[in-house]
Amino acid sequence: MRKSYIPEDHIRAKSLKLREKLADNVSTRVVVEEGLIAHGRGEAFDYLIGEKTIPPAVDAIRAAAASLLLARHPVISVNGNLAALSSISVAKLSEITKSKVEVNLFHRSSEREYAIMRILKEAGVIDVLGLEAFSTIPEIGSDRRKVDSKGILISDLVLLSLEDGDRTDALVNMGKKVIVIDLNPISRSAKRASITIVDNVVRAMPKLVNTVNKLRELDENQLLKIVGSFNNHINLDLTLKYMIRRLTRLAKGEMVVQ
Ligand code: PTJ
Repeated sequence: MRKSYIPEDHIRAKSLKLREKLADNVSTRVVVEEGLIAHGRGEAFDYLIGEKTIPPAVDAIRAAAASLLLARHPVISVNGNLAALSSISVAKLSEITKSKVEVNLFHRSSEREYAIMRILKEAGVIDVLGLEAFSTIPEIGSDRRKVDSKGILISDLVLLSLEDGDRTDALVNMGKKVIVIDLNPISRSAKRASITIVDNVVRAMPKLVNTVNKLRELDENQLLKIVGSFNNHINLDLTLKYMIRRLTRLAKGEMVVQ
């Protein structure tokens, strides 16, 4: 690991440290160079929500937590960026929701699969799926079509983050519930998902863990009520309106950003 150049008192230290973490994980092959660009797009949207978890995301996290607790075969799908940024939360969430953890990559190579498996195991995931033994989802053009026959293929719910809309579309068409964490509320994934959490994975994942822990005591009917009262289109609309209100206030000079 290279030396960090980020002063602790730098006003944007938190954000710079995330960049550093991702950049460090390029040399370990966990993250691809394209993942750094994808993160940059995420940062731009994060700016628009003020780099905090906004109220519509809190509602989406609650619906996602209830759905995870109701699911029979939930799977957390992990790509390079999620592994680098949130492996500890992936391990915790998988443990408390009995979700399987599957590596699913756009830029697939066995070197990367094993690097990601290692980081997940170090974080506490016991069984990592998605390595070598594959089934395929023919509707998906990219390598993301390769799924584990013990994981995503037979799942009823998939939690995923940071990806294009093709797989979300295909998984929803297969009748699966898809929870997406994506800072971009107008992405195809965000629009096509059953539940979209518009938040940074580094904030959303620990909050999802906490919310699952809080909802664990509820019975099935109470969980179904939470899920039934959530509407993804309305939630995305509220998110966009939040961004617009914030931009309007910034334009009027009513607030400043760092
Ligand atoms: O590890 P691989 O091979 O599977 O490749 C992963 C990348 C990220 C390269 C690949 O999935 C990709 O190109 O993703 P996209 O299509 O650029 O989509 C990334 C989406 O995630 C964008 O809508 C970003 O706004 C969003 N995003 C980026 N960083 C974060 C994020 N959302 C939540 N938290 C983030 N930290």
